[in-house]
Amino acid sequence: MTGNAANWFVDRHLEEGRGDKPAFREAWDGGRELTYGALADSASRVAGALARAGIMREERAAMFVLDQIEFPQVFWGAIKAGVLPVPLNTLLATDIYRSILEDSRAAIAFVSAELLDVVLPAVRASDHLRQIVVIGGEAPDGTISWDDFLQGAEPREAVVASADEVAFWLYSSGSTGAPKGVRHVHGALQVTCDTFGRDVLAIREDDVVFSAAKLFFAYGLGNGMSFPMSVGATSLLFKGRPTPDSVSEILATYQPTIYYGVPTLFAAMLHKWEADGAAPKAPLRVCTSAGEALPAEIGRKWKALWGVDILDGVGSTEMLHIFLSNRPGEVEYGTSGTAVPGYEVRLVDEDGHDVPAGGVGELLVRGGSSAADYWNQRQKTRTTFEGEWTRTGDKYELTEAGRYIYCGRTDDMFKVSGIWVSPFEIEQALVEYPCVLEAAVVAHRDSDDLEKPKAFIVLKNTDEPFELDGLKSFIKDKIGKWKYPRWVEVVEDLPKTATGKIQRFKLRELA
Ligand code: 3SK
Repeated sequence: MTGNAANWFVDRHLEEGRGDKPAFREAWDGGRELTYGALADSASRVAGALARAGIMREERAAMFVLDQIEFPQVFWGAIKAGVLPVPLNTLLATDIYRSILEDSRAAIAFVSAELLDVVLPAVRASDHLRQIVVIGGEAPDGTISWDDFLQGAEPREAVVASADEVAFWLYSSGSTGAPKGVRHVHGALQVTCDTFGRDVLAIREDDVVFSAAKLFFAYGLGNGMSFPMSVGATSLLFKGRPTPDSVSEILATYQPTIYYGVPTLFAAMLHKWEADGAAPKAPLRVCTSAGEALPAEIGRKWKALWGVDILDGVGSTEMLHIFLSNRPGEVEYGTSGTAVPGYEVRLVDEDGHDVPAGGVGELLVRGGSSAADYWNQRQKTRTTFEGEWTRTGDKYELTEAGRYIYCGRTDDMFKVSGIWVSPFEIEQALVEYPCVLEAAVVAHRDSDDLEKPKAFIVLKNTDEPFELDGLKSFIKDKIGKWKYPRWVEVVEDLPKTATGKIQRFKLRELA
């Protein structure tokens, strides 16, 4: 076996007798199934079709592909060919796609038909693309359909590759700034499976998993593709929007044993089930949350309802998956737990000195899944990947008991009356107020030009008025008199990145 990730994730299952086992199942009416055997075969044919189209090793294949069975076929076909798949957030706008195509100089694009309206103007404007493959529906002029792309293609074996060679890119949305191409090596996917997948999830061959986070996002890619494929389990794919209704239906109909969510959706699902007076039934044995810190109250309510904890964890596109997490049987809500075995974390102050227990500092992480670099961004690469350590840009507090508590992005913290305030701590307290569904807090200057907390809140029920003074006293009593939001604005929703992180910089502009 060479270091090409496709040998282990895809072809190994044939040798181990899983050819007929469903690897992926589309979770909607009329959805299709893809067995491990069919995936190995179609990935080899995609590799052959790429070669026939003249796409060379190390060229980039932009993927504007929804969560459907063609996603793993394209991803693994490209990896087999040594072509670098670049899964892209399917919710972006034409202009951002244009700049990503220019930045990556992708030579081929795969586009789900549903995305053509937004994607086509961008792909047509690219000087680098030599082929555009449309998945499902009619192929417009200048494009080729998925069936024609594959028609008559000779299957190709996975190219010999080193585990240290770049295998795929992900574009990091970040909470600010333009997306950056994060380059990952073949060996990184297996590292995440041998750490979080094995030692935290304890994923098994008989698991059926569902990730509300999409496959284009590092969290979703591990959840819904590499983790289940590492043990021969089955992954449910859903190309629609994960809402409380759609996810409830998937839980009830397809009976997953592992559900991976994000805090906003966990909160909205609990709210829906409270209002409905009933929740679906599913044989869940593990749930995970990432993207932003999980409010403690949501975790407690979920556990009370399902009898299963939500394992809140922290990962990053740069580290490929979760490196700090709660563990089954050792969950402490309101904390992000401890380092996942195989990773080391530490906190540093502004001068780079280690912060002892009880202090707050920037979180740094070391582990085998870190990215090779940012494509064509030398300075950003040098300041993020410092030797073996990767800077996360997140501020954490280390408790005396050795657990990590999220305090916000390094640039989100601010001082009130000379004392550091974590927007996240105030947000956690706000969502414990009965009528508040979600909250985001930023610094805002008062008439004396001093910074004070300002809150943006989403209400559970917009028809019911809420009492501002009651909310303020609740926060004062809960977390300290100086931390209560001096201003509270009710909004319909909060600006977030594709990975669910609140974009506080956008709120700062509004504040
Ligand atoms: O945001 C996170 O916590 C995360 C988790 C896993 C993989 C990627 C990301 C960004």
